[in-house]
Amino acid sequence: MTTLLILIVVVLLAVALWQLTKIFDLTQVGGNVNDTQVANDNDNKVNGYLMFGFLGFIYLTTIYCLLNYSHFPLMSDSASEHGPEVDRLMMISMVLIFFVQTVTQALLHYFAFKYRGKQGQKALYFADNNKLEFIWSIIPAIVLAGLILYGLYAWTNIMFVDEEDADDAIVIELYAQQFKWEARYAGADNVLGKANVRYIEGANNLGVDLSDPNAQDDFSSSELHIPKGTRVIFKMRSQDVLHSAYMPHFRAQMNCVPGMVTEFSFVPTLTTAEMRDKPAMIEKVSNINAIRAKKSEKLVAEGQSALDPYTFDYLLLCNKICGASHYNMQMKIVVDTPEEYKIWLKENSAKTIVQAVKTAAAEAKASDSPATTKDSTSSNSKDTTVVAQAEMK
Ligand SMILES: [Cu+2]
Repeated sequence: MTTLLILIVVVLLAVALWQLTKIFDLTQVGGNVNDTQVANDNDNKVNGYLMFGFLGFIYLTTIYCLLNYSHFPLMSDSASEHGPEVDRLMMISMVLIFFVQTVTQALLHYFAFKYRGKQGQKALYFADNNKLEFIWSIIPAIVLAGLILYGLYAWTNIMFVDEEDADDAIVIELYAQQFKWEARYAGADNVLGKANVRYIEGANNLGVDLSDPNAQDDFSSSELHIPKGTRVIFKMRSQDVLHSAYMPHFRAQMNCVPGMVTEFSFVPTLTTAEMRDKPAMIEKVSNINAIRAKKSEKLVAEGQSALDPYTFDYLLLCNKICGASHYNMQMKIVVDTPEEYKIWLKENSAKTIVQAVKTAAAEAKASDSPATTKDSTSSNSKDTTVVAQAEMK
């Protein structure tokens, strides 16, 4: 393959050099220029028709691609309340671009043919034409203004949460770091405790301010569970570099910036189980599994173990090239029914971050001096010093 590519490059270079010498010959005034090198009417006609040929080539390619690759059933199967609005905006933009592209390509190639070089023909020159300029300025201006206004309207609709909606919403923090995500739930008070990268120490890997009353019931999870039909407000933080929280099925994306908290909120409308049951999703999964089965046969023949079958899961991905393992920075999202979510909360909310830090501190103390008995007050006091030291820095 490499040899072939090098060969192509060498041939193209040779052609370019050959053409350059021809141009150089033609520019020699008074020299004995070979007349066959100058394009005549027939050459121009051939080139004119070739332009048409190229137009046909683009159109046929477009039609072929539309017929074979334009089937995106999951493009319209968003799993959030605002999803259809994003999809509509996308569709309108694509249709407009497609229409303009089709018309301008036809005009471009037609005029190239119509005004091809002819013996004795002189180009008409005029400095400006106000009417023409007005037309080609005002039409794109109106269309673009319409698109931008519609986009702004959609953006405001999606990004600004009403106060009453915010009161009923669940608050979850998404913490980004090279190269993993962690979710922090606000607990029973639905208020996230303060956090700062300077507080990160030992078991407190999210830098939660352990002395903040709001932080006492906060707990973290490496799997994001959210209930269907309830607004979720995500507060994003980053520990190190720019990351971007991207949840494609919910049509949601927001940058995670070190040193500040960014926000995005949406209402999930389909549970993981419901999404798995969509005909388009069933088809997609079976296609993937057919490919995996084929690959497994090969692997087994080579004496390796077969691939596990794929099942669909929502994902939170990082959409900023943030380092070497960026491609693998993801977290599973599970959309539960409200009942399932309650059960999950019950199972997980007891493992608070404060508790984890206390346990870790107690364990460390026990291993330091096995003779002394450990009690909760001593580990408590240790926690406060951890925070106090962190605040001093
Ligand atoms: Cu990242």
